Amino acid sequence: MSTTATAQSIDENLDEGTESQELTDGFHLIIDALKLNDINTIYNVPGIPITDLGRYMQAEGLRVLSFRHEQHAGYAAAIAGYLTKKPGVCLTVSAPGFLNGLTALAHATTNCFPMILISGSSEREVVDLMQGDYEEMDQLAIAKPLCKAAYRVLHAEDIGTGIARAIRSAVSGRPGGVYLDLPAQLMGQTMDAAAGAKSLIKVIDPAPRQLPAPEAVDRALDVLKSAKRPLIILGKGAAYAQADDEIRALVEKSGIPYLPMSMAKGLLPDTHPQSAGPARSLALKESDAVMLIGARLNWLLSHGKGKAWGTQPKKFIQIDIEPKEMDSNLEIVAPLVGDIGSCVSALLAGMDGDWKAPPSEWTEAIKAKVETNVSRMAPRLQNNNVPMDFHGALGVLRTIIGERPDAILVNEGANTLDFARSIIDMSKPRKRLDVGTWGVMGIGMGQAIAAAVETGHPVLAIEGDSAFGFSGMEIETICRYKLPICVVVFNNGGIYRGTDVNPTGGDDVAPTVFVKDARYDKMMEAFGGKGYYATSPDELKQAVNEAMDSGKPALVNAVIDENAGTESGRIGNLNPQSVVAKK
Ligand code: ADP
Ligand code: TPW
Ligand code: MG
Repeated sequence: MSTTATAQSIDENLDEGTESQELTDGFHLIIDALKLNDINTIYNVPGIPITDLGRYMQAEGLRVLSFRHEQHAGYAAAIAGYLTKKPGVCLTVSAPGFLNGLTALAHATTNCFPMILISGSSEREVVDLMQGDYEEMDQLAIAKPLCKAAYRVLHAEDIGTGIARAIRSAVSGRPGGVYLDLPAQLMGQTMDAAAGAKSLIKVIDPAPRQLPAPEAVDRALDVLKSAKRPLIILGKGAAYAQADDEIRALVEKSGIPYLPMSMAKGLLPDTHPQSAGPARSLALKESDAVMLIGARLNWLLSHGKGKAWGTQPKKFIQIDIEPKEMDSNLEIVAPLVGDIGSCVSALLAGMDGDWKAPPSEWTEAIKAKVETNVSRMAPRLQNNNVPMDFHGALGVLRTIIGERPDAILVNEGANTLDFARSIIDMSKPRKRLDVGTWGVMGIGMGQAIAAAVETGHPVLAIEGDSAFGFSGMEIETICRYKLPICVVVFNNGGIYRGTDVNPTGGDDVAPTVFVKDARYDKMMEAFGGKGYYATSPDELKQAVNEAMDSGKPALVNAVIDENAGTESGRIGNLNPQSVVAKK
């Protein structure tokens, strides 16, 4: 059915034989503009003033997925953007719904994921005079500092422009979050259907290639050539860029060891002979030239300084689409500004002829360290202890992911995240999704849902029990849409551990402790999914394999030793210390 046919149509003086004027309206112009730009999935929570917009979207063939909380619809949209290179769209009601979605919008911007938050809003006249409308809020002003761009559309004839600007802003240059404010009144505005159709814009080449300057390429190659111990660091920008073949070719042709950041794991298989993953500290400390590809020198890389990087002086090369990223933490001697596909191709082209692999003392030292660390870890992963520790449980899940290379792994928690990141090998690009740049808890179910929806592949979500709690209600969403998602809750009874005590001896448990023996599996059963209870690695293996084979919603409550975790996982050093309390 064409949109204009569903829109209001007025027949003027048909008796007199004059022509009928077909009308369209704001609702349908929004839908047509999105469809024109191949945006076909909407992550939303309905309510005034966007309920009908969601209904009309579904009627017009968009996939409209309703969540139980906007934050999770937002995290879904953000990761959909990462996976597809098209902006993921989250649709919310005004003020509180908008604010619930805003965390995800800020998260998208921080992680360089393209996303558009579309929120309904109250009329300008009432908001600007602060007259107290239903869910009144000056949303545009609030969104602005938290996203890449923010726009409001007041007239139906500007909808095409508004949506085109939102799309281009989200995906061009460094991707990020965009806010689009759509006042209630706009949706009901009518205009001539033909003029409406003409007002829409199909965004041509929304993320244009950005070629690096030839002299910048030469500079980078010179640094690499003169290095004795070069290292490549791949970040999630490299995974986002979908230049998988070029990146693999560059790594292999150069012979340089590489270190993948968490979400770049699998860009090359973690078992690749050049992977320095298990020799991370050696690689960071001893390298003399480091080429960052789509990775920022932020806290996740200790800002490029300090103990983690050792005393060996280093030269940094950085490939990034955002020129302002250069020198953010220290001097970049060879900045390579451009899109990763183009930059990597240019480097590859420049390596022809006299390219020499790095000295074998360096590559062999890394390989030896990788082998030692891998074989040291192996027996720990095979333990069948009850209660389970992180290694026993993750040893099993590592095998399961190894056997199912197309499955997408979602991962959050503290110990649950840190151990899983280092233990579970990934073999394909963009298969590992996690807490990203902020280390935010709550991305779990939103990411799992979007991963299943956008890719059609099965999802395994490995969740700390605290982490799971942030988005746990979305398992109803998973059941409603019958998604192939298996959630494993690492139930150690709390945040980091389940063993803290209240020092006053009072009735309240310690702030990090949850209800003992919580049965998260029964939550899944409440919505018609399958719940499993696993107390040993063997039980865990059986449950997860059965769940993944079924392709149906499942939750495995994996009982983990409540003593097994450490404070803040691997980043306990970031906690401030009290000199008074901790004598
Ligand atoms: P990680 O957390 O994995 O280290 P970051 O999020 O810190 O990765 O860094 C990603 C970087 O990738 C950002 O600086 C971003 O500007 C950059 N980036 C994203 N997409 C592209 C692209 N297509 N080409 C070049 N750089 C990109
Ligand atoms: C939005 C702080 C970091 S990790 C974590 C919290 C609350 C939970 C750790 O417990 P979990 O994992 O998931 O049970 P485990 O295996 O160690 O027991 N609020 C937000 N984000 C963050 N990062 C926090 C709080 C935090
Ligand atoms: Mg826990």
